Amino acid sequence: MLVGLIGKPSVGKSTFFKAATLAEVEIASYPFTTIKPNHGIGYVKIDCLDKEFNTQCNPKHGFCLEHKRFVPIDLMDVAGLVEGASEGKGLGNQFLDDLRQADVFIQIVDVSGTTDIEGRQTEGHYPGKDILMLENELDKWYYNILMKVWKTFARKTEMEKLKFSEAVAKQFSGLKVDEDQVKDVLRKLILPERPSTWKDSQVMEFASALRKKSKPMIIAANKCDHPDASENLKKLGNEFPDYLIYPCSADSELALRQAAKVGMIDYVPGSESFVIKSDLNEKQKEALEKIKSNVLEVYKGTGVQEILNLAVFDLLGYLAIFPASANKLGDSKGNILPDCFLLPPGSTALDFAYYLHTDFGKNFIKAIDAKTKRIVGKEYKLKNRDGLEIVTR
Ligand SMILES: Nc1nc2c(ncn2[C@@H]2O[C@H](COP(=O)(O)OP(=O)(O)OP(=O)(O)O)[C@@H](O)[C@H]2O)c(=O)[nH]1
Ligand SMILES: [Mg+2]
Repeated sequence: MLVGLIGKPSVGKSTFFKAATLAEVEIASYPFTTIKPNHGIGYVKIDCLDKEFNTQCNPKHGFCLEHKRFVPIDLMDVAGLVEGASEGKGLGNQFLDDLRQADVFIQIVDVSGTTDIEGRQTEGHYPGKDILMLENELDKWYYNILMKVWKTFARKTEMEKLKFSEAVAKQFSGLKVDEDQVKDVLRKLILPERPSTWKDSQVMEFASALRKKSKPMIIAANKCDHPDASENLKKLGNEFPDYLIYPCSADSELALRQAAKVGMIDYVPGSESFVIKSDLNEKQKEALEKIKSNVLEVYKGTGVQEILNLAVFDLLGYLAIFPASANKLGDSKGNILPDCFLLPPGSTALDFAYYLHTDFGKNFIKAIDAKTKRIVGKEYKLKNRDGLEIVTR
């Protein structure tokens, strides 16, 4: 599963990426600082299962702080997108290509209004315009992919709807669009039976709906530490009532994570507070104080962790599952709850067995819920934070 960070230039995509991954990437106040995509490991945060069992886990991947388990996810930060990108403007097509493999988008917007539509420094810019611009470019990207083959397959698929969905899914297979998603979109839109008779605007409507379905999006209203942020946030809420918009300050999260890394403070990413551990100079104290009063106390956190969680668990519906049994939480080396895996929504106990190992799937007899000690069968639908033991032949 891959989470893509997108947005116009200079909104703080790389800052968000760095705060989430602590990878060394370039950050600067001029547009197109990032050219090649950055890939890194970020984390979603869940209540660890170790608390229920009164123990402390030793994760093989990720980490656990105060019984909050941080489970790795793939993150990608790309170049800024400007109007005309779908026709190759700015870093255009190459950049869109980088986004194909993403399962979900976090659109970073600059809610301070201090960057114009192309990412240059300004004042009083309304970020709602950026959202519309970006969505329009993404829709055109999908539309262009569709138009490449439209004539042939609208004719060929004069076509029962079924064949049409298959053909569309095939054309978009590089963008992780599947046939069920196409069918779902067709069911919800009121479009003429025969695609060959669709007007241009109807093809666009279809492309846009397919884009929204296959790349769901959360809006990270970044730079919320700025004094103009709250006014813009209010406006965005009114103009985009159906959108998932969450305030954040990537810059503050980055400062806190870096301070924690060098031992200055104790800070569990995503929490509302931190504890100062070492002697700080006046400047450091002041910077931390500002983060506390302008961000943490106002927004109940920096928002970065919350946004990653919303993308993975709320938008994508993924489930965090621990391999575990009630009497034995450890592996052969004595590590407690070493693994936690993220599985797609709707996964069953059998899917989990196959995920662990093909042999576990093939020889599946039953699974045991580590929390309740109840036996569950193949068809059992996994719940978030389940601990499950797979019993095989
Ligand atoms: N006040 C404030 N400034 C921020 C925040 N996040 C990022 N910035 C600043 O915004 C500017 C742009 O940050 P980047 O992370 O380089 O932005 P980007 O979106 O990756 O830019 P491109 O790679 O050029 O598209 C830098 O000067 C950052 O320090 C924030 O939360 N608050
Ligand atoms: Mg960047």
